[in-house]
Amino acid sequence: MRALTRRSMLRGGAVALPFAALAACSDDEQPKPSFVEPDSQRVAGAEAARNPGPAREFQLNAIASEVDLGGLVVPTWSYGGTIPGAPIRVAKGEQVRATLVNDLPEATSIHWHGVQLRCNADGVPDVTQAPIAAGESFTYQFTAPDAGTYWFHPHSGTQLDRGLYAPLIVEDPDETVDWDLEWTVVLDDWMDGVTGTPDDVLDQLESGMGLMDHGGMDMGLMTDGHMLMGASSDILGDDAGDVYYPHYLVNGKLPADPEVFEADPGARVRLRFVNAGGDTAFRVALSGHRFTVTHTDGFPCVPVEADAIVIGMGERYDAVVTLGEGVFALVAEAEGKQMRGRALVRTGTGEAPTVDIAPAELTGHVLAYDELAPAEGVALEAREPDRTIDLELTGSMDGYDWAFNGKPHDLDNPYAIEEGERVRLRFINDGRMWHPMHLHGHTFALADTGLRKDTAIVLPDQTLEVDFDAVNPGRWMVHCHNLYHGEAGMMAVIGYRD
Ligand SMILES: [Cu+2]
Repeated sequence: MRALTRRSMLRGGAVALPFAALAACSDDEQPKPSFVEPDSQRVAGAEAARNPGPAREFQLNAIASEVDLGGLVVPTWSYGGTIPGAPIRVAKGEQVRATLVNDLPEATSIHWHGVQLRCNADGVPDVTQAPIAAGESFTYQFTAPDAGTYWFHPHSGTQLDRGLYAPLIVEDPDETVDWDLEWTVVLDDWMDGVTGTPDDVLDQLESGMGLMDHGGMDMGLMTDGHMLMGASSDILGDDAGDVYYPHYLVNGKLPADPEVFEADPGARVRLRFVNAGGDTAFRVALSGHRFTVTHTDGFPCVPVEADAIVIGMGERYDAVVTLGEGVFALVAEAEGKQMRGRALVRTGTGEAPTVDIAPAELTGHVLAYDELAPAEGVALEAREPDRTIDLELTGSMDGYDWAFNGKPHDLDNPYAIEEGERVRLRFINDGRMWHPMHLHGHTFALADTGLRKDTAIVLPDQTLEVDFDAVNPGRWMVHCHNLYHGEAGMMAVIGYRD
């Protein structure tokens, strides 16, 4: 008699456990590990351990409307018709209870970028929740355990590259930084309703239409439809961005009709920078001033002085300045793209700097990661990693096939970790393009310096190692915060084993 193979046993149907678990697998495959579910008791337990404080109520209406960018009225999508949306402010330890009413023509979601929150409030459709259909509402409720500068945006298709973004500020009553006034500065690259929609851009990028062969020659900056070629940066490399944007905004305003921040000379101002762009790193500077950088992605660092800061998509920096007297330009240069956004600071009389001003600070001392160290009290304790996950940043402009380890959109096969582990992620970039890598639900530490971040630039030909403690059970996205790279497939899930 022929020996029973596992396969024939499965076919036979008379299968006892544990083989039943294999029934869904193909030949020789191990059963898939099971992972903590976002709505599980494990997630609820982690949230309870945060000792949730009082719940603060907010309502967010995602709408399609016309918005005035400062002399240019565009049709777009936003929270409540303003760009950025109204900021949400809570104190550390309080709960955000925000009801999103979706009046958009398609499904949406909200991701609370950088917050170590309960997994089922993380806002990733089909990973942590069902998509919020057009016409539906959904209430997010979560504790904000760490003070700092955060923001929120959809995690649905290309919606982030419309006007759907706003700051989330978590205040700390025991903050050690000393300032008189606060100014949140949100940076964005803008095409929606002007040259097309973000979906049009993604279509062109994925079709490969417009890609010209430079033959290795430096032809300078060129555009073709929505595509940009030749955007080179001494910081980010010779491919600083792929998308042509006709405008760059600071707090939703064009350079010709900028926001004006008014204060008294001598005021100490805490700037909270957020890069809400889709495909643009911004180099920010304030004419006539130096920044004292105090926070990276919400977490305090040892203060460092700099003339300019390059901010990747999704990153945040806080910096303090003591204002001089006069009128000054806060300039956000689109790195490598030869265009700028701006706002103004007015503390006295005088002419506003011209629209095209390029302050000397832009080419002064530009902050680098290796100058920064975590503040005392927020450094991870020294510990060898229990597990290392290699994420090779694969793909190229030719196929627009961005992925991790050659596997695009591999959301059904999480990289498995165990609660309590120290996990190291190795972002391996052998390509020509830089990528801002973002991990949900955790604030990692750069392995070299310990600097705390949740979004970190990985340069061409660089391997960046980051460590985090697996203390927040659930399923968490790791992805490129270049919106178009993420949508093309550079996203994956890290799952806590059940
Ligand atoms: Cu990328």
